[in-house]
Amino acid sequence: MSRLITRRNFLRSSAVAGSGLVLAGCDQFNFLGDKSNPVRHVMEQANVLTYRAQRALIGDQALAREYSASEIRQGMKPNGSVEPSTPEYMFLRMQNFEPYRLTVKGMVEREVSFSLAELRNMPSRSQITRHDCVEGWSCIAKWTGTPLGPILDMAGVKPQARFCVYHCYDNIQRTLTGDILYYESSDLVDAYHPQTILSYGLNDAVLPVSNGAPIRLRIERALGYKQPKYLHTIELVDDLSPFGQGKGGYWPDNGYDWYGGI
Ligand SMILES: Nc1nc2c(c(=O)[nH]1)N[C@H]1C(S)=C(S)[C@@H](COP(=O)(O)O)O[C@H]1N2
Ligand SMILES: [Mo]
Repeated sequence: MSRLITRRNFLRSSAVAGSGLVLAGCDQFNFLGDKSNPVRHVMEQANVLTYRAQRALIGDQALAREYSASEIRQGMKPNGSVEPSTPEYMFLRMQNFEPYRLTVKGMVEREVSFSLAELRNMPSRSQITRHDCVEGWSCIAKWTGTPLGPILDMAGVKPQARFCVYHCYDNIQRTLTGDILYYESSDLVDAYHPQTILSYGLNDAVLPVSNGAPIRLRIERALGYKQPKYLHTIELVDDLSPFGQGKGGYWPDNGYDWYGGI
């Protein structure tokens, strides 16, 4: 019980801290006050309703709701890192992301990597979806990109692989012992989900730096923090404990639910 209360207080205080930056368009979906909202419900139940139970309830291939273009009411509100300052990223940005490569490695038959041009030339998918941040705002936006499943198949995922770890360029936190880089992870069901795309386009324009250029992953049935921006490497693993604090992502390491499904 005390853990639930702590989580609720945490949600409330982080919503207050972030509220000064919330744009009117995204604010209209503010759901923290709405007790019946599924996002709030998931956050409150995260300690009770396990990942396995959610999988059983929702099913593996259920699609996130898609919206119509008229429902896009504003630009995508940037959140978290908005301008990475690591030397690797600043170099790429200066070169207009020309030398960028997305690498797939770890428990695969062959390590593969792709340039932006190669990714853009592959079959693409666009989807208009709602992004829900636990800070208490949502945005509807159109995302365009390359489905992740066929990319993983090109690398050949080994049978013992259970998760994808998504490594990002940005130093979300600076500490005395060095930078903490953003990372996330998902199971293979989410990685192969038909709406899971390596996104390079946002609202029919090139994905801006503030929203994760050159590539940011969309996992549409997951909360905002499960949508890694500035993605450079996907690592197939059977164990999440060696990464960060061992909880599978920067925010999970800081107390958020790993699955983060909605
Ligand atoms: N690399 C990276 N990815 C990230 C973050 C971040 O700080 N760094 N923030 C997360 C959070 S909490 C949210 S709500 C979304 C924000 O995405 P946006 O800036 O496109 O709105 O990105 C997620 N992915
Ligand atoms: Mo978020």
